[in-house]
Amino acid sequence: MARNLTVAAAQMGPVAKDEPKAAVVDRLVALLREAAGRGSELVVFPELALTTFFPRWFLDDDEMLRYFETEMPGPETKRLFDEAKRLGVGFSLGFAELHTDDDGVTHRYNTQVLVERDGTEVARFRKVHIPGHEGNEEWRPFQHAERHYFEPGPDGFGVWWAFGGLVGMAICNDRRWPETYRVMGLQGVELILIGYNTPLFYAPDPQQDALAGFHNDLVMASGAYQNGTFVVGVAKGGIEEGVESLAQSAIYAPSGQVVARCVTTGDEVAVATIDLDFTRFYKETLFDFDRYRMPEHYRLITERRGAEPPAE
Ligand code: CDT
Repeated sequence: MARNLTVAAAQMGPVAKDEPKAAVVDRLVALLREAAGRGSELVVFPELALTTFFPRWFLDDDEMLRYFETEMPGPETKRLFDEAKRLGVGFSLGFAELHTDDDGVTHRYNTQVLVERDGTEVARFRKVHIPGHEGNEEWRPFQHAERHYFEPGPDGFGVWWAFGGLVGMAICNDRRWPETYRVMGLQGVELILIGYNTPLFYAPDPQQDALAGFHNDLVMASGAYQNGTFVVGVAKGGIEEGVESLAQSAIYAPSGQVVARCVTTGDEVAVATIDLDFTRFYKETLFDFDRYRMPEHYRLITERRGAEPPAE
């Protein structure tokens, strides 16, 4: 029996520093409508989709706060939520989140929200691997000061029942780390949604620049294959405030093959109908974790080695 789901990678071109949030939401709504018109039930937007990629500057607390959302949906983003519900389309959206916890402590996270077709929030994922640097490194032509702005998400990688399958999320640099996929893989993930902003110039080692597209495909295709899951990777690409970023948004099958891909560096929708049951060809054969990884067996070995920290 097939569990078909039509998904869209809603790639964005640059967002200018002074572009009003309302104009960005107009673009998101246009992408959402186009994806819905092409039969999409789930639309995936990029990391930090509502603003320019502000970590390229080193800003003080007052300047940075305008890039953060204190509520989601908020006054400007409610229009996107309303339109998605009206169209019966779910979506995933990356944004900078200012979160006040139950103890009144404020946290800054790089966050992606997942919203079902009826408008209910399924989950929030907060980026785990925060790349770049903490201080202002003036030798760089532009900053990548994510570590100045965001603390790592405390909840790790989860999966949620939504859209007829088990769905997980990751954000940009998370996609380069094998455990991102494996932690979700061991929870049975069938569809991983990933937004990214990847500058084509990497100051610490520019010889990697020419390989940006190759590495992007390498990690998402192998993450999909080695865990028997679909992966949707969605860029904010093009030249934004003088910095060129990778586009090449794509949808990967559990075979590691690309089933749909954006061809421009601007606002563009790539759509694919995927069968979530196709994951079973991999999860129940080569990558049958229960059979071949034997989680219980490994737990017993670990305990026998005394690898657990001794009780106080
Ligand atoms: N946004 C993000 O995580 N970008 C990083 C850039 C490289 S680290 C400076 C990435 O892994 O694509």
